[in-house]
Amino acid sequence: MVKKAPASDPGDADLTIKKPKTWAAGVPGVVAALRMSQQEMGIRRSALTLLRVNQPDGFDCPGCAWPEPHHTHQVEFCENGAKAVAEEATLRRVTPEFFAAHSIPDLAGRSDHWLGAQGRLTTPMYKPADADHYRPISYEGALDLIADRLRGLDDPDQAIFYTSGRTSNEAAFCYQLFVRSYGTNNLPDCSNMCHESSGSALGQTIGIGKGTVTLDDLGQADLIIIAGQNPGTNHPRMLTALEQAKRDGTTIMAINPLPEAGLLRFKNPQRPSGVIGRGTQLADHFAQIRLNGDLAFFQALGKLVLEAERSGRKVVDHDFIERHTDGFEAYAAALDDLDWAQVERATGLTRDQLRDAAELVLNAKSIIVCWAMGLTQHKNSVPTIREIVNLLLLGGNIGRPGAGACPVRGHSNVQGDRTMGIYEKPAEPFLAALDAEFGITAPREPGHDVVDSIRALRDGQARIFIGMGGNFVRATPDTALTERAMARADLTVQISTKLNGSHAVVGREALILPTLGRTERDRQLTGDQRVTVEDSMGMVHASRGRNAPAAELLSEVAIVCELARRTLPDSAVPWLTFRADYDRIRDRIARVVPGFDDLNTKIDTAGGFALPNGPRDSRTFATDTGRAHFTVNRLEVIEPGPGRLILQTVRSHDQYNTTIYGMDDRYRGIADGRRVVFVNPDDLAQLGFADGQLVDLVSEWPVGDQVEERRAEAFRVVAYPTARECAAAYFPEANVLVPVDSTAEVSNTPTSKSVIIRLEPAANAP
Ligand SMILES: Nc1nc2c(c(=O)[nH]1)N[C@H]1C(S)=C(S)[C@@H](COP(=O)(O)OP(=O)(O)OC[C@H]3O[C@@H](n4cnc5c(=O)[nH]c(N)nc54)[C@H](O)[C@@H]3O)O[C@H]1N2
Ligand SMILES: Nc1nc2c(c(=O)[nH]1)N[C@H]1C(S)=C(S)[C@@H](COP(=O)(O)OP(=O)(O)OC[C@H]3O[C@@H](n4cnc5c(=O)[nH]c(N)nc54)[C@H](O)[C@@H]3O)O[C@H]1N2
Ligand SMILES: [Mo]
Repeated sequence: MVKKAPASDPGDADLTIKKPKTWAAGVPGVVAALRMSQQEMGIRRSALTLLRVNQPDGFDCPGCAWPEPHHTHQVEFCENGAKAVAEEATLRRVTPEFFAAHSIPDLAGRSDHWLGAQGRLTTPMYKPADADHYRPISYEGALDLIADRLRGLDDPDQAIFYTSGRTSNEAAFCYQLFVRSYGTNNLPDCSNMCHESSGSALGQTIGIGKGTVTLDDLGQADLIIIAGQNPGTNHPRMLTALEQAKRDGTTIMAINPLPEAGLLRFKNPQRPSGVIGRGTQLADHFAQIRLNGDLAFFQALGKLVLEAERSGRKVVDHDFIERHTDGFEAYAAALDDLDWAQVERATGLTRDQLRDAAELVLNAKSIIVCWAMGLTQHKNSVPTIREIVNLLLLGGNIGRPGAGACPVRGHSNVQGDRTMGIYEKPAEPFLAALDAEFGITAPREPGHDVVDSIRALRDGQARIFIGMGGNFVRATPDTALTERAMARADLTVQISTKLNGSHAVVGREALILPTLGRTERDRQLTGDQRVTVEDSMGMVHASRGRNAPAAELLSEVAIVCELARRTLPDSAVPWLTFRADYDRIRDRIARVVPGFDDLNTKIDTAGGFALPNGPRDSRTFATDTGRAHFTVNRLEVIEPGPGRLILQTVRSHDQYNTTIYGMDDRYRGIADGRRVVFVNPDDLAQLGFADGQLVDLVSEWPVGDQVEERRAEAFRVVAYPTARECAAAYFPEANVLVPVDSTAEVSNTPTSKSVIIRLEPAANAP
């Protein structure tokens, strides 16, 4: 069986490849950001908009979830934040004439880059059954239609309500309340593809599915380990915090198959020395790990710590272990049996390299481990993150200054959406609080996550798909299968700011509901509204846009409330009051969600307020035993087989997930193209491929005694200093290669960072 990727991007004809950079940011970053801002917004609007990013009375950057420092009024955005802002605040517009000129099959043949470049959506659009064009419709007409179709289903579980992570707390709270009042927990979200593995592992071991550090902790750590994360591109403001920490004496260890520029050296564009000087060396130690080797890596560190303790060094915090944890004996015993040959095979590192890394751990009194998608998107991601917890527990590195777990989130409010109840497996206390507050009976049956939603659509069990933001079809694995699954739906609805691939893959009927973005003024009956968001470290703060809206647009809150009252005419929830005054939504959040009491007062706190966090605040662990758990995790080594590579799918420096800002990846030396595959030169020689050769990527997935093949055509090979046996290609072009059934244990996250592939000379060279 062979599945084909969508046609190659026309831009790739000009692909050029240069030497990768060894440092991040500095002048080119500033120039790139300002160029894009001015192209999209013009000079005056750029200046006015960018000055409000992450300011106390401004809006929360729609880029990443990295927290803001408690600042005065200094500029607080980065190159890629500025691009995210420009992408939304652009002056370009998609009008009904555009849809008249472009049929849906035409749109389906366009690249994500082209679709996004068309500008902001301005008008609700409807594709009737059997039509191949969208045509204009009023918001009222569209909302009545969705309500009618939802009421027509046999069972509420036939509808799927997806959320991406930019949705505000207020909109998310209303959305999940509506969906549960309607009668289903089918609330998949981008988290299912992102930090679900972190939430699963942390929830089980320390009793909270979130990190345990604040921004201040970073400066107080002796050692910061950054595993499976590329902050130079994806969390550039983190580099400022790391630079500061380094000056205060912190040691940084980076664990990555790729020598990412941002991890090696940083030139701070907000300091004159950063613009012209050599910048700050960030990583003191770089472990170039083989893909998926981290479980073995953290086990090895744990073993070496225990050995050091036995030889007389005082490195294990026995008092903490005694008071706050269980499972230590079994953990220590399992590490006694750890097989070094397997560890070396899994990590691709020698025992000496592992000892060097362990030495940094042994010398650090306080340790923070940061991680992102490089750790969460593997089959064994949950056990891997449990091993991070083991290492932290050994040294009592949770719940004291300068120490803890730091999963670095992606979307700017992905953590907040989950806190507000966007979750297919909600906890009983949350549902009970919701029931009591609103007099509803929320369903108890777990709903579909992202992967199960695709299966339900594929199998015809799900009939309606509604996307609150995001780009479900492009962000999910197994593109060809997902597209077929989506096309089986009776109705697909996308609530969006910008055009993307999901608008071109439609059910029998389809709707596009354009909506306001973060940067825009949100005026309702009682006046201008603000919303709240939660960052990666559990700080909640207000966000208020001030730009004139792109068109006459409904906010996400307005869309949800209007849809709810139409779908559920007997609902006792005061939807119109919620729409008119978001303070009234916050009153209810305050009564339902722990830590939000007095929300309407607290959001006036400059810099926001911190949500309670048991492990961090008081070493309280809300697990089944009230203690943090050491766990024993089995080490399995991925063996790709002869002639095969392990492929990871990553972001370039010029994209935000499926939104492609441009065709360059400056730090990795790629210009004007995205269909590239990075492979170690020694592997290329061994496999018999040449640098620059055009190849197809073919993934192999065993099903019974057969092997399913998926093919992504026409990628340019780039000889690159990645770890041996590893390859990298860009998301979403490579998503076609990820089998829908290849998911992480427990979290069910697609394994986007470990796909077994082989290279073949391109079958259809363009
Ligand atoms: N500008 C910009 N900012 C973003 C985003 C964006 O697309 N653009 N996306 C946002 C979102 S939603 C998210 S989740 C985050 C993503 O932030 P990241 O997780 O930094 O994003 P990726 O590009 O997936 O990079 C994964 C990193 O992990 C490494 N890696 C891959 N596999 C392994 C492994 O097995 N072990 C180790 N140790 N390392 C590995 C890769 O080489 C790469 O450096 O960024 C957020 N911020
Ligand atoms: N192969 C592979 N696949 C991956 C990943 C990977 O590393 N590799 N990463 C995964 C990760 S970490 C994530 S988080 C997902 C991302 O999955 P999604 O969140 O679904 O995708 P995005 O590309 O972030 O969504 C972009 C779209 O969101 C809409 N949008 C932007 N802002 C707003 C807003 O304020 N309101 C509304 N209503 N809409 C808005 C715009 O229409 C835009 O086109 O992808 C996952 N998929
Ligand atoms: Mo993400």
